[in-house]
Amino acid sequence: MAKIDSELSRTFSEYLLLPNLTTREMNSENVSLVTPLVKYKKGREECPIQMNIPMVSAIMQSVSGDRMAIALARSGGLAFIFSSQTIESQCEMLVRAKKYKAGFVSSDSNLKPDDKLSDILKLKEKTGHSTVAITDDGSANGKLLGIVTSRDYRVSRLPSDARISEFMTPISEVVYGQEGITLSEANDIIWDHKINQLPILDDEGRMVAFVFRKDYDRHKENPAEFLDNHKRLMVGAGINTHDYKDRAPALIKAGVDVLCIDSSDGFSEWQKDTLNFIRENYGPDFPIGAGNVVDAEGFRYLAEAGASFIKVGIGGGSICITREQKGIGRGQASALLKVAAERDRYFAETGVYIPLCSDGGIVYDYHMALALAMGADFVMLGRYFARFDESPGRTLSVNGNYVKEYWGEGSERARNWQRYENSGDDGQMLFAEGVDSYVPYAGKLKDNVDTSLAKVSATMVSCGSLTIDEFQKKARLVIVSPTSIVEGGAHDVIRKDS
Ligand code: MZP
Repeated sequence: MAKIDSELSRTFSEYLLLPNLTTREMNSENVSLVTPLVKYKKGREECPIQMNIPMVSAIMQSVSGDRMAIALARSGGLAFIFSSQTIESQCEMLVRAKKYKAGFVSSDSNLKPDDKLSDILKLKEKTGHSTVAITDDGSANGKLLGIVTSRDYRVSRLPSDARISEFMTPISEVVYGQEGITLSEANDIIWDHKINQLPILDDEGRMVAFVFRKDYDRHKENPAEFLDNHKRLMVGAGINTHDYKDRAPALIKAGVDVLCIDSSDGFSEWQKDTLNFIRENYGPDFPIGAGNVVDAEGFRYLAEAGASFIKVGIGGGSICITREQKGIGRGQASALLKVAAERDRYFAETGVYIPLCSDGGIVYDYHMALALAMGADFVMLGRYFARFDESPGRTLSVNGNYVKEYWGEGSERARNWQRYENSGDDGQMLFAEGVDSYVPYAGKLKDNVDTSLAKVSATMVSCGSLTIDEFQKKARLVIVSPTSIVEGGAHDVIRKDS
């Protein structure tokens, strides 16, 4: 007969946090949301990769493309570019995000010294830009020989077939910056030399980018940015347990910082095979997450197989119908509490701390705080990020409301059969485990993330904590009754805004 676990399967909304003493030095500005991303010997060494905020974006077509990767890393978190696309297009997205440097733009107007004034005028009409890089091969990464701006020629005085080499500002007179300088260093040079644009060159004098004076304010460096050792944004990518032998090496070659195996149910030998492949070929420390699991057994299995972090949650995603279709899963809060208890036991036994990612089911901002209190080191969000400008879905007007499209990886639309075990011999999904939906449009990622994290910090302060680690240790939770949930919202008043 089947074993029955008599503990109820509970969701975040069934819990509340109790306040602890808030001391005078505690205010939201002193809260640190820095959090470990990969396993480490806690107490004996620093975690080698720490995020500045505890948020990652879901490995989904409707959530994590290159724009999401850039916006989220700029805010301090990490996006995992979706894997339900060809290896080539996933690598292209990754490269686009890795190349991004705030305020450093690849030159879109480039010509050769032998080209004519008429070519400059045509290009200006096409791009709307008046600064042209003159390179040996006319490309955006050629050796820079000079630049042309509208100050270098007067159309009424020069014949249209005048060669660019005759009127460009030659490289000997061009002020430029060396690759590797920061945006504020570039800005200082711009101001010191009273120029409007600064070409950035590599050691061989090849064009890398332009920094424009007018862009500086828009792109001021963001202290929370999650950066690699070369000051590039950190970018993650999903892989699956089918084509990982091709996909993972291609992504690693293209510069991925962190991989994550994307499966609905991660307690499987396929996950172990995938982790083995990475460990054998890329060593014990290459950052790779695995999951998803909902209990101690699943956690142990992936921990022993070498996962760098472990994702928790099955069937709690807002677009997910796995529980309805297969009867598999566990309430997100219960899953997290079970797995976190096992993670702590594993740490006590081995000295190795494996960060947990709570994946799916975050509806309100306070759910993020609950997830952290329950032992998650960071949360993965799909619906939340799908609402923003930077997600790949279209923005539409439906019944007078702006919405964005949000579809599950197991929906008929994404048909990500590599994520599920319900595929037939031809690699096709036999039934859907997700739906296609709309979510309310919510504007820019940064504005929303800032507000959500202000709430998380305020919750931590109420619970007498300035770090996530302290919060996990001190948090006290209670289970709420259905009537006390009603009491928690505005009640027994006529709201003016309804
Ligand atoms: P949410 O933030 O929208 O609640 O949940 C996002 C999570 O749902 C993803 O990170 C992933 O684990 C899961 N997901 C993605 N697609 C499906 C599906 O089609 C799904 N069933 O469950």
